Amino acid sequence: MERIFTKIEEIALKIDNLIKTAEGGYSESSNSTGDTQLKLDIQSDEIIEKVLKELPEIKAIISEEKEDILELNSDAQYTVCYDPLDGSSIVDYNLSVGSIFGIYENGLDGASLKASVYIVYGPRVEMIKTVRGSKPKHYRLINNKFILQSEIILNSHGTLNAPGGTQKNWYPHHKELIDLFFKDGYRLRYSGGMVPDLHQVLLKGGGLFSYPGTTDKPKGKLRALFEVIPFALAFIEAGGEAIDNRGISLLEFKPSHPHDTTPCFFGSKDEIKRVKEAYSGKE
Ligand code: AFP
Repeated sequence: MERIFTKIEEIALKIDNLIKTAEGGYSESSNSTGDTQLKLDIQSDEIIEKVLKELPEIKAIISEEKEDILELNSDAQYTVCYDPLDGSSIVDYNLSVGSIFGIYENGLDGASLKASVYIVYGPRVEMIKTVRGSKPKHYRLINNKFILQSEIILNSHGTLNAPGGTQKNWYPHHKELIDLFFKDGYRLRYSGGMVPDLHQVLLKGGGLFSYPGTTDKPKGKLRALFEVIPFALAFIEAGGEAIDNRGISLLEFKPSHPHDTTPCFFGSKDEIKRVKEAYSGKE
């Protein structure tokens, strides 16, 4: 897996440069979830495909920006699922965005995830690498090299609340839960980019990031294989939890389709306990 990590670092440098130099705006095409693709979405996806194709240990790659699985080496062991540029709709307003990678072995579900990597393209370029069974490792890009900063450990109780989704479409029990967190003094931290929003909760010691099922999107918006399950590994290995609306760990989630979405809650243990209580009997 080490060579995959090294290639992801190479990809991060290329996409960081692309973001800073390419023009913005929308392309003529849309992705499998019907989102109109930004030129940066397509260019980032092309960079990743070109680089990962070089690795014989990759069986297949699945991109959020493409409908189909790209088979590469039938006898290889890893399938890499990725969101090339998450938050691309906000990059034209100079907000932080990210790339997310899930490295799966012998299956495409939570239990098969062996490692995850995400990159945040912000005032600094940072990378969080999580191998199942180990604490997440936090790297910072300094002079074109990713330098290890720390291992990440979540507190059992946090201070941040990152509530996703259109509020008018929240179910009543979800609205009551979120309102109670604010009543208890949690601070609102939500940019509309899941990578920096989750990164902040993870690095600032904890709290809650939620993207629930809503009346307009009962299965939520965030994609299981490319976005949710990779972040679930980071939060769980940091000592937190990551669950769906049934209170089940997202590392047990089994998508029925590569582009499936799921309601998701990531956070410290105390906050997730409150989510489970609020959602009990509401699945
Ligand atoms: P884009 O990749 O289309 O910008 O969407 C970003 C995202 O999937 C995720 O990064 C955010 O957490 C989520 O959308 C924000 O969605 P809402 O605007 O509905 O809260």
